[in-house]
Amino acid sequence: MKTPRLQTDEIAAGDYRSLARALSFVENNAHAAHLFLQTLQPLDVPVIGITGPPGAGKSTLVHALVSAYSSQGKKVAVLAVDPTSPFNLGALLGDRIRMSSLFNDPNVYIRSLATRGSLGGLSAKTLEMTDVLRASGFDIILVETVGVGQSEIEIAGLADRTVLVLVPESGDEVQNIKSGIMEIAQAFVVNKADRDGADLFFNNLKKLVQHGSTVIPVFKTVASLNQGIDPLAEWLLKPIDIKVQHKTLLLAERAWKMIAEKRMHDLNKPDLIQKLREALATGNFNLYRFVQEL
Ligand SMILES: Nc1nc2c(ncn2[C@@H]2O[C@H](COP(=O)(O)OP(=O)(O)O)[C@@H](O)[C@H]2O)c(=O)[nH]1
Ligand SMILES: [Mg+2]
Repeated sequence: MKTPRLQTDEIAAGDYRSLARALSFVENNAHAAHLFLQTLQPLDVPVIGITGPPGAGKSTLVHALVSAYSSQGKKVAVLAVDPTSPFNLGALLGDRIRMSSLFNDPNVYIRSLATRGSLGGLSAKTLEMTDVLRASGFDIILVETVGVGQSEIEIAGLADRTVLVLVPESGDEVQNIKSGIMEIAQAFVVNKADRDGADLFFNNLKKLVQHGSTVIPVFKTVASLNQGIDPLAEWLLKPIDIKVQHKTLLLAERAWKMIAEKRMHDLNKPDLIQKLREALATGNFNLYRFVQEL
């Protein structure tokens, strides 16, 4: 497959073909993709993780946010990592029809990844694909993932800001909030605020997340009716004050994984076992020497 080139002027004009090719290339070509990724000039664009339990309304919220941004003339990219996303063909017809207007909007680029990686919620190539989007001239990038434990931590490593979407019935999730998720999410959304118990939950959540001087914003939305969207949309675009220390640690984590992959790439277990067999057959086996010679 030929190494793609991002045609940024075409992307700016709403022609996403070169972008789609680049994303597919990165998704499918583990090895050559690295050379391509090295050519990218990442721009300073906010990447927002939208996570939360299945059915909380993440896709609906993304749809509402994207519509809001587009109507302000902003360019938005969406990466939906969710097999049940209405951005995917497998989704409920009604939801899919509601989403379909976005597919013809030149301000909007939507890419869905139906597959999940070994890491849990995130597809293996989500990070790299986000980096391609970062270099493509969008004003904001939204990444939707199903929040199932590990993926919330992964999305926090990928996004500049992570928003946890909950619903008035999210009692159990609130237990998780107490035990660590607060460090991952920079904002909470109580969606489906048209339901019973929404105000009570909203107020409890607000109390819960206000610890000393750190105040984590809590938003209340009815995504399906486009209610409460503007304050959230505005907040997401506010300049991000990420601690340099934190950013460095996240990048170090990524660099570490990439270096480990690179160094290990010509090693595989079956080969190793075969070599071990041969070494053992010589009768003079020493594990330390074996590893050293490898
Ligand atoms: N009542 C109500 N339903 C909503 C709201 N937001 C989304 N929904 C519905 O909840 C269902 C799940 O929404 P979806 O966006 O697919 O959830 P996701 O799995 O978190 O992405 C859909 O049928 C939506 O129409 C809301 O604010 N109020
Ligand atoms: Mg969804």
